Amino acid sequence: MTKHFYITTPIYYPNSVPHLGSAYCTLACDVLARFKRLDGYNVKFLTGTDEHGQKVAKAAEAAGITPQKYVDEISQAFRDLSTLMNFSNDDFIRTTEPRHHRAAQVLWEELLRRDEIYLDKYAGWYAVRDEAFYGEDELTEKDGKKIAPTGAECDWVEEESYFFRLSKWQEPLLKFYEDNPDFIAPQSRRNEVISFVRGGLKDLSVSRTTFKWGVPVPGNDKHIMYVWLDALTNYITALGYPDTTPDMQNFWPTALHVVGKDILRFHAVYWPAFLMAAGIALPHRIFAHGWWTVEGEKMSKSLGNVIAPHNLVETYGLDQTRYFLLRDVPFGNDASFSHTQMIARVNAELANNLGNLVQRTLSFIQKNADARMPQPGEFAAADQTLLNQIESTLPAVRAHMDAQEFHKALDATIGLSNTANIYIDEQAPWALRKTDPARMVTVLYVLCETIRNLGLLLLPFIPDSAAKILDAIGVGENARTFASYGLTSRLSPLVSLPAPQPIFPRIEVDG
Ligand code: ME8
Repeated sequence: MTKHFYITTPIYYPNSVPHLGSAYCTLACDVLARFKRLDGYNVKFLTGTDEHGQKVAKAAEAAGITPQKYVDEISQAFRDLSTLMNFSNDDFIRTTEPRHHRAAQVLWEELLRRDEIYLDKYAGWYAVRDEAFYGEDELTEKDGKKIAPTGAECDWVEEESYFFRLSKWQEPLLKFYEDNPDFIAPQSRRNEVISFVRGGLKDLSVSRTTFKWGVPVPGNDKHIMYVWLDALTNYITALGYPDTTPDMQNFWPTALHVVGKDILRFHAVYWPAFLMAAGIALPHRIFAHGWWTVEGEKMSKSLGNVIAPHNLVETYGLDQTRYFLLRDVPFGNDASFSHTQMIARVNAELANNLGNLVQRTLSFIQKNADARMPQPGEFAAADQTLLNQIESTLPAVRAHMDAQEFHKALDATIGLSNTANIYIDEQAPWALRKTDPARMVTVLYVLCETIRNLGLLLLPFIPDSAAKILDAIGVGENARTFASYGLTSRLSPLVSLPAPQPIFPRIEVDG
């Protein structure tokens, strides 16, 4: 039976061009999507842009163009990011598309039909930057202004509004968290969500009347939908909701929503409540990742320290960037971007550890073993130890990937490369060349097998470089999935090997 896997990024506000933070979340999803495809799953990987709301409308106004023209331009920058970063998303959703308007309006009608939405009046605080309502007790005051816990400035809003009966869902949500301990990750974030919900939920204002840039409320177009209700629906729009499609049946129960910690509440509280209220099943899991700062400072336009993904790619290389962002810091933790750390990590692990292993093995074969894949003899105990480590690495990596622990998956992978480097030093094929050429050939074969399996493990993280590694040892296209991982499918001896090209140049620092 086909296994399915649905993975989503948040849909990004196109109020400014993509930066390190937006690239980070989509990268993590890309790596998971690629991993699952290699592991035999039918995968759907979704990203996109969240184009309605007051924040985007204001940005368009400031730019002196219509919201539609504004979002058309910036949304394109997010699609270009997929090309730049080699993201393999299967779909890109824009909330201004007709398919999405239809889905959001049908969901609304369903909530109304079930008496989950009622008309009243909202009087309270609203932060445009967060597109969020705040209670008086959550705010502080600065220079006469009300400030949300996120640092966003709040405005007083008084308008007719539809409300969603969120309060009614407090107990069912708590029960759901209890019954599904892996629904929210990491654990510390789960605890925060639970204590927030225990603290009491108030009904949520879900429509606005003071501006027009949004999905019209069906039957009352004085109102547009609250941008979060509209935006969250994107995850089912892309599967064909409201139609009962095969995608909805196959993918929806497997959904993993990866989000920044800043928007966990919307995903782990409001979204499940909307779904329960509409009689739709809940996603499988929500993972909240940490926040990037730059050399310890918040990234901001005014500080001029915003890191653009294309600058990283131009300076360090695409795969070096992809590798570093997921390697250095556990995915749920906050991280401070440091150029020094990036250079150190890439040089130590890609250039020295992995690059050297590949380069010295393959150049040695070129010069001393006929430029062909060696034909091994019987394996010695040292060979078997390394081969056993190959066997145990994929299951370990798989478990780390299922827990979204990318740094541990890479640690296990680089650990295998490290063992192979120790093995080559201990076995010293350069000495065996004179004393025991048959043994030398077996050692070289074991090294090539290790390199092949490292290439497979690295395909999700650094797809281009891993493909170069597999090219260099003559692995065919149809042997590049995890079905070919391990010792049951071996390299064919005696195949000619191309002259090796360096794959990971060392990053040299000026001065
Ligand atoms: O919140 N470090 O969109 P958004 C790490 N449209 N990740 C960061 C980051 C940083 N400094 N800055 C942004 C929205 N991100 C809504 C989502 S979903 C139905 C609607 C990442 O453009 C992080 O994943 O403000 C964050 O959650 C995401 O960008 C979206 O940011």
